[in-house]
Amino acid sequence: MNQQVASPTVRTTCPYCGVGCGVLATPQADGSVAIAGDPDHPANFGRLCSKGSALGETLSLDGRLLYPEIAGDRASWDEALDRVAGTFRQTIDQFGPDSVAIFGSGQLLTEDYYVANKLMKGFIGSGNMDTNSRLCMASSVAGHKRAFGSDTVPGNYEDLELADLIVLVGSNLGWCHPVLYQRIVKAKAERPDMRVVLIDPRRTVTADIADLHLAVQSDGDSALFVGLLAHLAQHGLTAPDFIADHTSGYSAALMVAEDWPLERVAEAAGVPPKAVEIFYSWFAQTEKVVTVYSQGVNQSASGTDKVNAIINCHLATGRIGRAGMGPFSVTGQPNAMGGREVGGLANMLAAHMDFTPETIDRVGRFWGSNTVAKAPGLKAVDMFAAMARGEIKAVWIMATNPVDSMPEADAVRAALVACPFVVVSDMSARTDTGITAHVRLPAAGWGEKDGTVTNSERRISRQRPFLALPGEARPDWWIVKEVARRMGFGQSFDYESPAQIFAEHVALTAFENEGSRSLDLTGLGGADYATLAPTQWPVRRKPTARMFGDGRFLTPDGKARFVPVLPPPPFAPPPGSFILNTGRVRDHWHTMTRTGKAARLSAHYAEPFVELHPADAERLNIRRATLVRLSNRHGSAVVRALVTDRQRPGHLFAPMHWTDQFASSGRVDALVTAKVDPVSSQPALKMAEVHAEPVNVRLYGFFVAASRPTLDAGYWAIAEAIGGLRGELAWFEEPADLAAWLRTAFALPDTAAVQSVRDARSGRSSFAVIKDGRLVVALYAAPDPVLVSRQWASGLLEADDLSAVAVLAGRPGADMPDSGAIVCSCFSVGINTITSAITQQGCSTVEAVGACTKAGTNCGSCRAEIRGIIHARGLQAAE
Ligand SMILES: Nc1nc2c(c(=O)[nH]1)N[C@H]1C(S)=C(S)[C@@H](COP(=O)(O)OP(=O)(O)OC[C@H]3O[C@@H](n4cnc5c(=O)[nH]c(N)nc54)[C@H](O)[C@@H]3O)O[C@H]1N2
Ligand SMILES: Nc1nc2c(c(=O)[nH]1)N[C@H]1C(S)=C(S)[C@@H](COP(=O)(O)OP(=O)(O)OC[C@H]3O[C@@H](n4cnc5c(=O)[nH]c(N)nc54)[C@H](O)[C@@H]3O)O[C@H]1N2
Ligand code: SF4
Ligand SMILES: [Mo]
Repeated sequence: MNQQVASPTVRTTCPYCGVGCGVLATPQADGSVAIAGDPDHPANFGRLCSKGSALGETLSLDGRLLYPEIAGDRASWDEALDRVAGTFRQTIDQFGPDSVAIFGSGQLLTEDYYVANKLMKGFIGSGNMDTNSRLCMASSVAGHKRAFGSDTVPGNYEDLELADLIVLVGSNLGWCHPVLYQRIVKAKAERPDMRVVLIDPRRTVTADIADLHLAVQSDGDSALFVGLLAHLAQHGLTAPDFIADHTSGYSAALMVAEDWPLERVAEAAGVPPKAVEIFYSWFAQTEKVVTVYSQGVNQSASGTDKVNAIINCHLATGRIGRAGMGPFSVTGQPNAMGGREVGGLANMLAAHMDFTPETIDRVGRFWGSNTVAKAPGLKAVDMFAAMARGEIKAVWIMATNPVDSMPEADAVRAALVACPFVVVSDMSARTDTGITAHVRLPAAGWGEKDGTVTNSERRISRQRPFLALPGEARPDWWIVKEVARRMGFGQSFDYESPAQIFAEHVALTAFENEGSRSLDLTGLGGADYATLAPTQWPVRRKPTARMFGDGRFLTPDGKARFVPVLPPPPFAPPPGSFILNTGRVRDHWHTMTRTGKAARLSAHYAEPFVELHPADAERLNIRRATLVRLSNRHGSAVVRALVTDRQRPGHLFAPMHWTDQFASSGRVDALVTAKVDPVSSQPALKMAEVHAEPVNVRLYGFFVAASRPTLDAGYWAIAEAIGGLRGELAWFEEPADLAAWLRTAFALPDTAAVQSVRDARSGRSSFAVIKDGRLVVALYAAPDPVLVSRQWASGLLEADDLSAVAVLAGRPGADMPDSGAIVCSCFSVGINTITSAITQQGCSTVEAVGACTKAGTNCGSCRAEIRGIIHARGLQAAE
């Protein structure tokens, strides 16, 4: 399998979000890979977002784990696999099957996932396989099952273009599903009557397309949708025939809802009654409504209820299973759906089957095993808690980084450190989770792997390899089957290719199905895996684009179920503390192991930050761009203050991306409480209670450097820059001698000359080390946040014939104008360039700015931000 994969252009699928865009990858003679959107893929029709467009820049082998390691030392595959299989076997023999666990990920391919699940639930005989999808989709899964009797997403992407009203709930589509967002932008431009409502406590970039933004109080959504149900009933705007023929439980749900008149809703949701009224009247009057929801709904202690409160309104109006209508849970990870399909969640067995005596028997017969797990296993939060108690004694973590992404992350780290045997399969040599591992296994990554993923609209697409496996990296399915073989299950794991595994998965979905399970891939039996075109399931004979069009659901009586939902009491943190909301930024992916390698993607946000409202900032005496300490009983983080009125007073927002590999203390999950939804066990990642306070900084610093330093400072954050790295620094105590600090941090030889200037009055100083006209390192320090243009300074890394004077001045000369903070990452266009196009060249539309500067003309992910800059400039001009 180690041969060079030589192919001109390979049709594959993006490894990031659940939109599942088709990608054309063309390896170039110089070893780089040209990336383009696949015009024929029905998810994106050729578009890609900033992350997708930059995929070629994340493929370098820097930082890759290339060989198996035992206790930090290189080992052969035989040694490593024997160690994993032997220790798992011994642990099971001594303590029983429930003493071991696998924690997987929606970034595994379906084939990898299938094999891992089969090993744990089918042969080891424990339900202890859970996945990061517990943190992501569990509430949607549970909500679907309560309402439809199965985990089935009814609609498809086309519905977003056909709808007359799109309600986005807890979804920052503009940054997190950018290609879907662009499809909506285009549809709205073509049909200006189409309306968009955004329900999010923050005024995110997605608000750019919203005709109405309801800045709800955290978890105010249930009240909003429960009240909507009551409003629809009260005004006779429901679909009584649909309710009677195709649903059950309506009156019980309505009885609870009737206690929620508009004023009470407005109060509980924290929005003006007028805004609620407008939303209700638009929803009531518009037949074609799609309600898109994501983590603002799922990641909540009442997430499953929120899902059902939304679905209830669609059932009451019969707006489901028809073009341009329906509740639509958009998935996060590239294969969040595939994982759900194979049974990756601890409460699922396989192929959309729960644990019942009948399904256990059925799956046992299919797999040829009489040791199939009899009951669900431990779900994510419980799994790590059991580990902390010493009950899980061996764990295998695949394609996820729980030390950074699980709530109460410091406790998760401690549980892993205490666990007698930890195996981590990852592409990266150094992750916060990998550091805790006894055995590290090098996994093949995107571009090297071969298999399938399922996107948000139930479309199965192929990921195809176009690069050879580097070092000794191996695909996850191969690693799992080799361990299974060594544990004595060889006969049942006799796979030689992902195609063979996929065929088995297809057969299991069809096995004794007879219409009882919507996940039925019968029609793919015998399909040519190599050329498999993107296909929506179910595929009985041919693919089904839209589910439930016949009004039949997968409950025993074929009727969809209303679920009575009681909105939770509003969460009011004690005086002096805040609600910490967490999520994503446009150009980074989770724990940054891949996007952190691309300078272009790292330029948009280069350090961990917290958004807070100006009134809160003033009250706490937190000035712009200074440092803030967030803390609670679980942990703390130090991040940059981003003061903005996009934020509700009393609410903070911090991105989840920064890890110990990129910052001194940016792990926000250290602060998130492991409180879970009672139905889905999904943690409430969007609502931690924290204190915020200014950090007493003596000196701030900023550096650009050609190579990676070892930093000893109160605060640091590093980001990739073209030609090197850039970094933010702060000292909480005055460093004695900055030049000496610089020498140690950058391991400078004694011969290197450190040139410096210092302005005694302002306390600012600059240091430069230049070798043969190229920059080794430049450091700027000041008692206040350093004002040097990051973009200009990063550009120094690419300059030849540099003079120390130019570097030490810390200001762009006429020959190197400062483009300002990057807005368009495709063409590295900064805010200053865009502003000057607006003010100097009179560009007043996004298109005009694009024509002038190229900004926003490739992937389009920054177009909403450009519109924001034009708007702000326009207002200023008018003032
Ligand atoms: N750029 C980028 N894109 C990604 C990812 C990434 O890491 N980076 N990850 C992918 C993955 S795995 C996922 S799951 C998706 C997530 O995609 P999204 O769910 O769209 O992203 P988030 O930023 O997690 O959260 C969405 C919004 O929920 C809001 N919110 C918080 N609390 C509430 C609430 O109580 N009610 C409401 N209505 N809203 C609330 C937040 O303010 C936030 O703006 O993104 C996918 N796409
Ligand atoms: N506070 C807070 N916490 C959150 C969230 C939030 O919104 N707020 N969101 C949650 C959600 S929705 C999600 S999905 C999670 C995501 O959180 P994680 O899953 O922990 O994040 P990733 O960085 O995507 O981790 C994937 C890991 O797998 C590795 N990898 C990539 N491809 C492969 C492969 O093919 N094989 C193997 N073996 N390894 C691979 C990567 O190098 C990386 O280390 O975070 C959750 N945590
Ligand atoms: S929207 Fe962007 S990240 Fe998501 S699949 Fe498409 S290109 Fe990849
Ligand atoms: Mo996710």
